[in-house]
Amino acid sequence: MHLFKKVLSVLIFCCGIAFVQAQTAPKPYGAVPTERQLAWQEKEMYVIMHFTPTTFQNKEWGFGDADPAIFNPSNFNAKNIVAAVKAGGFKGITVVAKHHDGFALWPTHSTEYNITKSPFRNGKGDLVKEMQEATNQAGLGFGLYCSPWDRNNANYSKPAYINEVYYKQLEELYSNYGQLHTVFYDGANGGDGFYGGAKEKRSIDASTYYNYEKIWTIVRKMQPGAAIFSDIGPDIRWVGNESGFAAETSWSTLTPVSPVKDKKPSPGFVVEKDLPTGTRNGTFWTPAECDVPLRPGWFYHPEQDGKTKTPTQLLEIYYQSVGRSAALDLGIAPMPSGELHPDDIKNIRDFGEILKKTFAVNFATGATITATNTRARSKVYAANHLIDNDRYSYWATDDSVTHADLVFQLKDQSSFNVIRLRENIKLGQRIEAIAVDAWIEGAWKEIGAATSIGGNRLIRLNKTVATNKVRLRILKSPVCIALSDFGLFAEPNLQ
Ligand code: FUL
Repeated sequence: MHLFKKVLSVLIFCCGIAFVQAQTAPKPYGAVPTERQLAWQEKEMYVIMHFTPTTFQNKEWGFGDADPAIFNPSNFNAKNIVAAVKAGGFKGITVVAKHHDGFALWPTHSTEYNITKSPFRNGKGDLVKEMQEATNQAGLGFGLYCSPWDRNNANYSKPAYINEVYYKQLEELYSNYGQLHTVFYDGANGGDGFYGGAKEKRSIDASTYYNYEKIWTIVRKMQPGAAIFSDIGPDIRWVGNESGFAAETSWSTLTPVSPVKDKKPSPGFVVEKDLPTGTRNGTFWTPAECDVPLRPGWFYHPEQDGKTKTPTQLLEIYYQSVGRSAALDLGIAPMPSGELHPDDIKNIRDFGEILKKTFAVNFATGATITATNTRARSKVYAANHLIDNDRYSYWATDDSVTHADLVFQLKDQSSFNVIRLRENIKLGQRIEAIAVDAWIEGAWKEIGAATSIGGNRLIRLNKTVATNKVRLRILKSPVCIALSDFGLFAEPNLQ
C-alpha cells in the first residue's frame, strides 16, 4: 500500500509537469519580430525601380543639373512593368520617387525640380501615382524610396533643406500614395553636386544631419505598416553588399555598431562587415534585405544590354538571400522609352517559372513523423505541424531538450534537391545547427547541414536525392526547439 501511494504520487507529479508544459508555450528567446516584420518576412521578394532623368543621361548618379525636358519616355506604361514583375513571383514594387539627382517624380510642392517641369503627360504627370495604382491593382505591395542626399538642392547640407524640403517630401509621399509595405533609406551621403549652381562638394554628418529619429517618427505615424529598411533597420537591415547575398550563417538579430567610438550608428554610418551575418543574440530583431540590380547598374545603360542576370544567376541569388532568411530586393531599370528591356522581362519570368515549379510539390506532405521528443507529449506541439500549411503552428520540445531527431517516413519514394526549414520566429531565433540524412541503401547518409535557420532556410543540394525516409537532426539550440516547417522540393530541370 505504501509503495502504491508512492508510485501514485510520482505519477501525479509527472502528469502535473506534462499538463503544465502542455498548457505553456516555450518562452520566447531573445529579440522577436513585430507584426510588421512578420508580414515583411512573408513577402520574400520584391523589386526597386530606378527611372529618372539620370536614365536619359546614361549615368548611375545624376549630378543634379539635368534639364527636366529630357525626361520624356514615349512608352511608359506602369501596368506593363507591374505585370513583368508579378510574372517573376515578386510580391512588391518600390519606386525610387527621388534619387540622389534630386528630381521628384511626383508633383511636389517642395521643389521646382520635379516632373511637372518635364514633358511627361504634358507636365501633368505623376509617375509615382501611376506606379502605385498599377501595383495595388495587381495585388502587390507598394514601397517608396526618397533619397535624403539631394545633389540639386541649393540648401543641401543646411537645416533649410532638411526642414523645408526633405521632411515635406516624406509627408507628401507618405500621405498620398496608399498604404506602403516598405520604405527604403539609403546610406549614400553627401559629396559633390550641382546644389543650385554652386557645383561643389558638400559633406554632412550622417549621424546627425538627417535626424533619423525624427524620420522614423514620421514613418511610424503616417505609415505604421511600412517596414523601414536602412543600413541598421529599424525593421530591416542592409545586408552590407549589393551582390544579393546574406552570409551562410545569417542571424535575424543585430546589435548595430558605430564606426566611431561614442557616436551612434545610423544609416550610412555603421560597421558594414557585421551586416551580412547580423549578430547572434543581437539586441534588435533586424533581418537582412539583399538589394541587387538585375543588370550591372541600378539605372539602365544600353552598353549593359546582354548583361541582364540570367534565371540561373537569379536562382543562385535567391538561395543566398531568401534561402538565408533575408529578402531579395531586385533592381529593375526601364529604358528611356519607359519600358523594360525584353531580356529583363524574359529572365524575370523564367526565374519565376522555375520557382513556381520548384515549390509546387512538397514531398514531405503526408509523411509519418517520429520525434525523439515532443513537448509534454502534447498534440499542440506535435511534429505533424511541420508539414501543415500554417507558418506559425510548430513542433516544440520540452524545456530541457535542446537537441532532437525527427524521422520522416515519406508517403512515396521521392526525388528532391531542396530542403526547407522554418522556425516559429514569433518565439525568436533559436536553432544554431542542424543536419539532414537520407535513408539510402539501408543506411543513413548525411545530405545537408545548416547553421542559422530563422524564418526561412533553404538548403540547395548539388545533386538529387532519391529516398523514402529522411531524418532531421537538430544539433544545437540554446533553448528548447520551436520549428514550424520542414519541406522537400525538386527543381524542375532535375525532376
Ligand atoms: C545605393 C544608391 O547609391 C544606388 O544608386 C541605388 O539607389 C541603391 C539601391 O542604393 O546605395
